Amino acid sequence: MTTFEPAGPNAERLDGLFWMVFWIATVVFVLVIGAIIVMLFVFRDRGENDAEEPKQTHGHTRLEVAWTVIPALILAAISVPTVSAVFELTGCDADSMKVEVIGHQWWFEYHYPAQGIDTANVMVIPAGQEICAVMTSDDVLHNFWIPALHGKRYMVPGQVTLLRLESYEPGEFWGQCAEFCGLSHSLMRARVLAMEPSDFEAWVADQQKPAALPVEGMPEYDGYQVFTNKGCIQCHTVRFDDDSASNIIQREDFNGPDLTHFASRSVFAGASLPEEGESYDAALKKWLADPPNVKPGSFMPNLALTEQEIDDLIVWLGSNK
Ligand code: HEC
Ligand SMILES: [Cu+2]
Repeated sequence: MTTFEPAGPNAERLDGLFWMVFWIATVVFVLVIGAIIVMLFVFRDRGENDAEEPKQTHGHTRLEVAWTVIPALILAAISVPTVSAVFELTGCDADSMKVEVIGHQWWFEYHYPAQGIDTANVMVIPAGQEICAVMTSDDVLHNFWIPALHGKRYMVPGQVTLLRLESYEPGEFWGQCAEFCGLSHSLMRARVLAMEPSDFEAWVADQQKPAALPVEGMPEYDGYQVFTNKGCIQCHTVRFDDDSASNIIQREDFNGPDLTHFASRSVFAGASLPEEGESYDAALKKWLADPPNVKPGSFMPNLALTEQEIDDLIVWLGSNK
């Protein structure tokens, strides 16, 4: 993750401000340090023979006015593009697409109000279009940060903050919660997937579909049984094509990611898994076996699943594309 590779207009604007200030500061640095070095040399102590004191400039009004006014002018000049960028990058355009982003310890939830989609960890957006992240937090302070797309912004419980995001091109961008929010803060990551608008439409249509309810005899059936019998539905929502089996979680205290399209996401557990070099299934196995061991403090408890139950769950979860 770096702020020096902006992939959209908002991040580019911030990057431009950084370089402007950097070069102005560099010029000031070179002039000031250069002047000090010149003076050290010119006014150095040459020994007793020319011990005459150099001309003193203390109380030189014109000089003092100059070195007060020049920095003030530089700061005033820098403030013009800076303040205007702050105003332009705050808030969203009225016609931008809204995605509600909710911070949880320790994962990000994404809700698309116009499309009726609920997902987690991977925020999918159409490229070349302004997206308005309408953000809040479910528990403590979090901070949503996708360096390639924009700066950081707080997620505050009970308040709404806005962050405009736009990517020029399709691509994948990493993010991170940027406010210390408890034990697994460092594992609270995010990923933004920008797609061609037509691919995005296809993704939306897919996400809107419910999950197939497994029936006896199907390979997913055993895993689905584990899901319903082991208390997973206390915390996880799955929308099935048979409404009577769907569970819509309304609890505020213990909700987990929506699993209806779990397998359509390349990463899970706050985008912290799979780790680099680790296979997806191995990571999922590790996660289901003992979540707090993978993510300290995780609100998904160790449910003491057997090896068989975990394997069955992986088959069922894998069918929720
Ligand atoms: C007490 C609530 C709770 C229960 C019960 C629970 N989970 Fe979770 N689950 C969570 C939370 C919270 C997370 C997110 C944890 C994180 O990323 O820090 C999570 C994450 C997951 C994920 C990763 C999802 C993603 O997209 O990141 C899977 C898969 C999962 N749970 C499956 C299960 C299964 C299967 C069961 C039952 C055997 C279960 N959970 C029981 C709360 C729960
Ligand atoms: Cu956080």
